[in-house]
Amino acid sequence: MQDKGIQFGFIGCGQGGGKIADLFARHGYKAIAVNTSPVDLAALNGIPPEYRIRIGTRLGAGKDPRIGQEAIRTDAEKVQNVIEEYFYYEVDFVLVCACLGGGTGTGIAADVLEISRRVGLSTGCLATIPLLSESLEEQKNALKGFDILSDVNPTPLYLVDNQLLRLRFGDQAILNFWPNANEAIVGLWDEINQIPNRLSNMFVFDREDYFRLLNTPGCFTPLRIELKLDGEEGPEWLANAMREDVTALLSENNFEGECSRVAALLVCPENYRINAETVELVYQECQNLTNAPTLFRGLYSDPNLTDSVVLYLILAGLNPPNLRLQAIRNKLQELSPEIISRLNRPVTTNFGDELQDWDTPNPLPAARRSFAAPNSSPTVAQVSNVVKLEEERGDTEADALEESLSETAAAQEKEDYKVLTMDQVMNLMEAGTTADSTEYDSAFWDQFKLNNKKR
Ligand SMILES: Nc1nc2c(ncn2[C@@H]2O[C@H](COP(=O)(O)OP(=O)(O)OP(=O)(O)O)[C@@H](O)[C@H]2O)c(=O)[nH]1
Ligand SMILES: [Mg+2]
Repeated sequence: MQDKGIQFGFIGCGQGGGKIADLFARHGYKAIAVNTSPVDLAALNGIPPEYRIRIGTRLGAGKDPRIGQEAIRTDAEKVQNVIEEYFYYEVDFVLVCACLGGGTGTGIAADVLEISRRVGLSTGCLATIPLLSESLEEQKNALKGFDILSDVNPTPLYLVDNQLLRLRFGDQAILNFWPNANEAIVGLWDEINQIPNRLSNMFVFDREDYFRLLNTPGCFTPLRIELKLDGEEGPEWLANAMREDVTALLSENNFEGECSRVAALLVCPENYRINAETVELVYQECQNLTNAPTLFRGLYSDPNLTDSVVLYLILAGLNPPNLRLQAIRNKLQELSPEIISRLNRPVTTNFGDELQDWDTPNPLPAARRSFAAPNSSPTVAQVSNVVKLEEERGDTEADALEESLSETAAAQEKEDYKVLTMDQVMNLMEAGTTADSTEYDSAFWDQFKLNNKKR
């Protein structure tokens, strides 16, 4: 990963997400794939087999995100171990990739995001929105998946609209459509990530600048504009020429008139003499069009460019593409009650089990979402440690812990599927290992991991 600015690690969720992560692996990045379907995993060829993790016991999720969610909660530990082993020391930033609409990617993305945060890694999310032509079930899943993702607040959230890719590559052979669409996503990300490593004695966009953009809460969109150089022009020609393209791209991406930070990175042919006023006008134009209070500049020359200049515009801190999401909502709301009842018709699985209802809102606040495996239930020794802890301190945390344990016990009695919240699991680990310690702090483990993370 010599030529990469930031050492990204990618975790592909489900089939589409897995294909995107696999392509990143073929571009030289570390990547992991997580899927309920062994067939989807076997079709990948960039990610080494040991980093393709099969979760759950089924052979896919059949577009039912509850199955994805159930699988990740069963195998959270397995996924966490691989992330720890493969990413912990060499990855600066994790991007969880999922294509919303199906069952696996949609159902597991938020949990995978939280698992990798638990490992102590900065984590954002790349998610795709389905094509307009896809079925109602996919649209409904995507909306719900977006809601659940918003719960865990990925920073940043890079939403890729498949419909825009469809407009760009739709006239190509079907076999090439997804590969080309994915190459557009991955290629642009990789191109931008090489910039912080480039030398420039003009304006430099370095790794810290890039981290600043990535760590800006909200949506994130990288854009690329290429302009042909034809003949000599006045100082304002470049700013004028790019204005139209930038405006078109922003409106296509449902830009709502403001963002928190923007980077404008200009790459020119090596022998091209661009004057200071022209460059200044371009930066000013970028700032005006995006309405951003913070602008990062970059100016580079590239021997591979001959007759064009390239402008990369990276927008951070955007609002979600509300218009696009609203269009999906409207489409669903316009349906007749008869279709809706068919869309929501319960499915009996061949496992004869009852799945938890995925469509009800998550009752837990984002910070307390659960993803632990059912077999993380407390051992007898851990329970007695908690009792000891309570006797020693009588604090409210121990009360809460006991309460959660009795809930777990009751659930076990009924042999129900019971998920512990991550806080509960952490509390148990703490109770099990530091029963004698005087400071009972559930954030200790996180802090410990963060302190130990080698950068
Ligand atoms: N950009 C992109 N989107 C894809 C690709 N493959 C599928 N999609 C989109 O992703 C959505 C979900 O499809 P999958 O990723 O196959 O679904 P899954 O997560 O594997 O879920 P199940 O098949 O139900 O287990 C589809 O509705 C498409 O919109 C891909 O290669 N690239
Ligand atoms: Mg699939």
